Amino acid sequence: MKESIHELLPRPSVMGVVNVTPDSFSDGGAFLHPQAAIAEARGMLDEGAAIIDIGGESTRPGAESVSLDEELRRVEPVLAALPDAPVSIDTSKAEVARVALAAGAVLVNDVTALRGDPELAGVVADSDACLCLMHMLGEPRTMQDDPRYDDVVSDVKAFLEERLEFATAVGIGEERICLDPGIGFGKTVAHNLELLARLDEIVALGRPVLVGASRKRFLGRLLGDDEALTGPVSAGVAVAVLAYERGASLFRVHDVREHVEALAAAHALEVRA
Ligand code: HH2
Repeated sequence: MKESIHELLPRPSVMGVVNVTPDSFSDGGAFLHPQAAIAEARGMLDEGAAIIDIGGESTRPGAESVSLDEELRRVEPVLAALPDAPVSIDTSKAEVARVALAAGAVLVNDVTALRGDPELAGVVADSDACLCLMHMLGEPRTMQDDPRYDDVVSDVKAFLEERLEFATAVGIGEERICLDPGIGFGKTVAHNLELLARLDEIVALGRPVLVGASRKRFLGRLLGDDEALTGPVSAGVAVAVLAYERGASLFRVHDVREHVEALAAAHALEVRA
């Protein structure tokens, strides 16, 4: 019996981010050494993360892609050290997903929404794993070069609906899938704010919605720093709580304790009646 994403990650659940990379915008280099990444993951679980998202390739604006061998070299020792922990693999590569699932990962987080590696859909379909389909306009290297939409919310919603249909058509049960508007992936500050303000329209697609706003540059920019490359924890927590209020279920964050506490308070307010 395959576990639904709702059973695996009830609303609200916090996903802790561990980037095993030298160049991530948010924590670049801090967890490139496996022991540092493993300790960070364990600390996040202690702080209340429901799942740990392990990634070996940065997708920050301007990032170059990494080879399969290098990505595997980064993530394999971390996955191997966390066999019983709930782990998600942040990858677009079928082979990395295959290795991660064999090591016990329970979710595949693909920022290309199954448009990158043609074999990834089959790997997920043949497993019991859950899947996150994220919206991105263009590719990381160029995505922040003047992104344009007719209506960002309608465009992102139509994209996610189409990718959800594709995923279910290849045999991935709908109950295993969550959707993500892809905050910062080919979006201006105004686009990000519009998506967050009207998140209920994405939630209306009927699948759990994941939001990854944590530390992203738009948070620093909307606070007045036009050159900001990251944003403060406080602003990320505010966005997470307001996204929860608009129906988001899952929160991909770097600062776990702050988000777990804020979302527990928001949840208590929501269910008081
Ligand atoms: N954001 C990043 C990476 N993966 N996956 C999902 N589903 N949603 C997101 O918003 C998302 C994501 C970028 O953040 P980070 O991993 O901290 O940085 P980098 O890509 O530079 O490693």
